[in-house]
Amino acid sequence: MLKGFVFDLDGVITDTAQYHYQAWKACAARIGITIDPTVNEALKGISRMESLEVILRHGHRENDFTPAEKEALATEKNNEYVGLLANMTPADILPGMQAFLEALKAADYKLALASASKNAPTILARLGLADYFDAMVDPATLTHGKPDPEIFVKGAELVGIKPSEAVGLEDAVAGIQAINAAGEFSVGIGDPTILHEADLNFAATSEVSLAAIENAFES
Ligand code: B16
Ligand code: MG
Repeated sequence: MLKGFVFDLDGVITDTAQYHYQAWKACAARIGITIDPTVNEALKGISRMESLEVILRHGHRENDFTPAEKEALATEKNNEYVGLLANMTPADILPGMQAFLEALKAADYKLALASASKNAPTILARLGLADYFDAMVDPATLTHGKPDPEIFVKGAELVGIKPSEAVGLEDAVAGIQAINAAGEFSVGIGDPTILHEADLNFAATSEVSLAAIENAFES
């Protein structure tokens, strides 16, 4: 029986990828690395330090910095990113998602957030959505990133439901793989040829339908 939903944040509820990109681009430029939208794609859903490693490898500078210098670079990027988040408002909720969250609450489903972002509580507050969620996984408590199932298993656990009673929503391939490995029903949002491992797919957030998810989950 379907009892709850475990949500990714970036790309599902709002588009923070543009701000991550802007902040990483400035940070990379300071160390002589140019990043383009293809590199940015590879940063979606992975942690801050993993993102930095991807950028350093892209610039062939993976051996040029000490752990302390890498921490400093990541902190600089995050300060810039947090500054950009200050401009976010409820207008930045992706199309259809507020109505979808309303429908879930009206039907009494449990809602958990499974975002890799340490800034997720700030973002939900800026969007005015914090009250919709019964629990948020703290990414600082995780041992493995997506595609490891840990974050989605924890999300279900925090709201007291079994993975088999949960739907996970994701826009990234690694996220869909994490949901599947957790034993939850996976809903992909985005290009179905890219997210072909999802149990059910919607091309965009505006297409997401609770009735369609309930039907597919039960069948
Ligand atoms: P932070 P999600 C992820 O969010 C982003 O997609 C990814 O680009 C970012 O590096 C990661 O959060 C960590 O974010 O630096 O704010 O801790 O898709 O898991 O909601
Ligand atoms: Mg995402």
